[in-house]
Amino acid sequence: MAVERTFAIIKPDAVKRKVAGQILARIEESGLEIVAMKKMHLSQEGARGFYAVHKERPFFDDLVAFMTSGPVVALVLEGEGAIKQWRDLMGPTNSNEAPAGTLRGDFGSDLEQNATHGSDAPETARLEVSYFFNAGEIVGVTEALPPQ
Ligand code: 3AN
Repeated sequence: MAVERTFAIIKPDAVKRKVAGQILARIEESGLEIVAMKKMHLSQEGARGFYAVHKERPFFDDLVAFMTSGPVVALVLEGEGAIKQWRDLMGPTNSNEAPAGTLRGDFGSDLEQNATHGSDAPETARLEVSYFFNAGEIVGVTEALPPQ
């Protein structure tokens, strides 16, 4: 399996509940490498741009309000099959349906406040990484992957 990078967010609900450290520990235990990380407060414009694909959906305004309600931790993760590995670690979107042992099952509350985000495909991973990070902010561990 190829080495990939993916983009992840520890969402405002998890940061507020002070479980960001536990989530970071789970990432490190999984073997995924954290190659970039920053704590930040998303602006309205930043959140609307990031979730632009959902802008026609009825939950869009609520999602933007939630994502701007407090600080988040933005991450780039690297590893073999990182995109799927991170999504498996998160579990299904709805925390009410996510099994124990997954991040959304253990740390999220519902469909909106689900603790974490992860890119769903290589193209979205590239877009999302570059939306949040400059090439110089990524400390890649795999020579095969040049800075974004
Ligand atoms: P995922 O983050 O698992 O890829 P998406 O891309 O379908 O899920 O949705 C993006 C985010 O929008 C989700 N993480 C969730 O917080 C929110 N969301 C998705 N569907 C709904 C919904 N029906 N009601 C409220 N929020 C939703």
